[in-house]
Formats: sequence, structure tokens, C-alpha cells
Amino acid sequence: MSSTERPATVSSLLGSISDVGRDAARGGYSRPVYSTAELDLRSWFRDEAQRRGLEVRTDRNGVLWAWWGPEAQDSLVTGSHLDSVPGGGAFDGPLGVAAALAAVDVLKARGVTAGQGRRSLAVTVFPEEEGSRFGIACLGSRLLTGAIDADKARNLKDAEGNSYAELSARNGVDPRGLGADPEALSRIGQFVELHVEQGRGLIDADPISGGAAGTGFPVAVGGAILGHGRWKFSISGQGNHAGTTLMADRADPLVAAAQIILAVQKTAAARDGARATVGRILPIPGGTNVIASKVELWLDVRHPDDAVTAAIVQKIHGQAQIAAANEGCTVSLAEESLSPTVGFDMGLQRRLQALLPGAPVLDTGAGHDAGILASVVPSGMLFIRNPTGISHSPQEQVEEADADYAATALADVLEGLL
Ligand code: HGY
Ligand code: MN
Ligand code: MN
Ligand code: MN
Repeated sequence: MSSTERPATVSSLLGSISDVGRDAARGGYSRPVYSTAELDLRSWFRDEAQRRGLEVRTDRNGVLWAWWGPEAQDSLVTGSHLDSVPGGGAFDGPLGVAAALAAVDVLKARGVTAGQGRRSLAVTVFPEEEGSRFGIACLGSRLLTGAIDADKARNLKDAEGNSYAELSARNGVDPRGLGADPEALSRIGQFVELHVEQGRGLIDADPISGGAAGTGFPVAVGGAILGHGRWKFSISGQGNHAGTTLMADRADPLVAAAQIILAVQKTAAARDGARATVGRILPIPGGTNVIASKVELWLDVRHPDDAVTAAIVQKIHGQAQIAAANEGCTVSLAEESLSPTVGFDMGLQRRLQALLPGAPVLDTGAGHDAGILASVVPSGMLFIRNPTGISHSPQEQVEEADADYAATALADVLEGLL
């Protein structure tokens, strides 16, 4: 960035991508990994990083690294993701990336220079954090850390039948290179991810000002990430004609699915702290005048205690078998991904609190790349206030003042850790 250029604010950086991947039908943004929208955001990131004199490299898992200083062991790394859920908000992912770019500007303005007498700083962008296209969340960070078998990842298929290997190859990432990368990991001395809060913790912690921007605590330090997993139910029945099949002669998998979804809600509501969701269901073939022959539905279960998560899934599975039998159908269950509850590195968490006096510590029910990295490198998170508390929705919100403050908060933390 030339010295004459004004440092960018987070809100101006986000404003420059606010039209990328807008989803007119769903509202919000749909930026699946390796889609035109997400590739456009990757180009935006490269341009903004290079404008700041950062060296941008793509590693063998398709993770982007923008280096300030030499690619050294034990560097300080911050970053997030640019892919989104279908119809997602503007901040989930991009806020952390934009704040990291703007924090580089803040550090430069303070005369801080990474890599010269201090550790190098890298800004990273992880692919497929949402798992919206290939079904497994944090796919890029799982590959980097070896948390997923590389062959399993290569063979994951999207709805159009493209494999992750094919999409990687089409975007300059050799699929044969996918997999654990200890050399890249050795460069991460500490990882800090800034993210929009996906809940009301900061608002509820600060009832006086009701979370109005510029008051109270707009930032929190991450405490722990709830364990969570994804399972896929496949329910098979008898496809048939909607008009010529009497009700008594049906084996309708969608009717079984409806009972399963109600069982999910009841089972989770009966367990304190449990969250269970069926957000995606696929009747096959999916015609208005056709009794489905098969239904696939995906279950997302989360709880602070991994044993409770397992018990909830087991109970739902039992109820699904009863529901299927009631309707003359069969049902199978496959586990797709499972992440244990993760507590962030306590030493780093205390450092973050010391660098952001007054910031509360908040746990989160949302998964993050920082949660995957936490199993192998000291990791931490910062959450920026979200007045609606809503996420994975166009109603996700960050006030402009809080978005711009995110750069300062992150710069304070990075300067303190460099
Ligand atoms: O699903 C999650 O919790 C994250 O947003 N990928
Ligand atoms: Mn996210
Ligand atoms: Mn998300
Ligand atoms: Mn017909």
C-alpha cells in the first residue's frame, strides 16, 4: 500500500465486496467454495494483501497465506474464511479477513514492522469452512492438520457430482498434495481468528447500553467451542404416483422424515444446552405429484458434553427406526463429521484478555477453523458484537463503528503477540 494511500477501514473493505455473491432468491450471500463468488473474493484478498506488500501464497490444501516478513517457523497467524452458507450474512468469515488486512494498516501506522526483529505475521484464508458445498465444515483446516483422511476429502462430492479433487485441480490446487502439512503447521506459532459473534452474548453482557455501538464491550475473547457433529439419514420407501396410490398402500419416506424431524426437536429440547437441527432435506425425485422413493436429511447436533451429543444422536436414531417402520420404510444413518468440544489455549486466552482489558470470555456453539487448529497449535478467538445475535442469515449484523473497531482490537492483540 503506497504511503500516500489512506489506511482502509474494515467497513470500507467489506463495502468493496458487498455485491459479490449476493443471493437474490434467498437473500444474503451464497459464496460456496470455488464458486465464482468465492474465487472473486480470493482475488480481492490477494489484491488487498499485495497492496499492503504482503507475499501471497497458496499452500497444497488451497489455504491462502499472505506473509508480512519471511515464511518463518513460529510466526503469528490470523485469518478466517470467505466461503458462506447459502443465504448467509455479510460478516461470517469476511469480517475476520477484512479486520486482519485493516489491522496491518493500523500496525504500519503505529510503526510496527512484522518480520524485522519481530515474528512474521501471516493472514490466512481457509477454504470450505462452512462445508456448504462438500458437506464437511472446516475442510481446509482439517486437511492442513490431518484431521480428515485426504482420500475421503478428495472423494467428497458436491450436488452436481464434482469431487473435491476435481474442483481443487480446476483451481490450481493439485489434489495429490491435499493432506496433513506439518511444515505449514510449524509456521504457526499462534493462531488468532476474529469473527462476528453468532449470538447475543455481548449484547446480553452489556444490558445497560443494550449493545449500542461505541458503548460497552464490542469484543469478547473466545473461551470454548461446543462439540458438534453432522449425520446423514437416508430413508427409503416406495416411489409412486400421487394420484393413483391410496393412502393405505403407501410407504412414504417424507412422512417418516417428518416424524424424525419432530423427534429431533423434542429430544434436543429435553436436554439442557443441546442444539439439534435438520436444516437440509432432499426428497428424491422431488416432484409435486410424486411420492418420494427416498429422502436424505442431514442432522447437526451440538452440546458442551460430547457424551450427551452421542446419546442424543443414538436416541434420535432409535426414534427414526420406529418412524421408518411405521411407514413401511427403511432408514440408515451415516456420521459425516464430528468435532469434540474444544477449549482454547488458556495461556493465549489470558494474553488476549490482558491485551483487551474488560473484554468478557464467551463460549460459542459455532465451529471455526481456530477450533480445528486448536488441537495442534495455540489458538484463540475474538468475537465482535452482533446486535441481532443472528447468523447464517441475511440478518447477521455488525455496526460500522464496531466493525472498524475490530481492526484496532486485532492490531492491539497482534502487536502484543508479535
Ligand atoms: O457450522 C458452524 O458452526 C460454522 O459456522 N461452520
Ligand atoms: Mn464462520
Ligand atoms: Mn458460519
Ligand atoms: Mn403423469
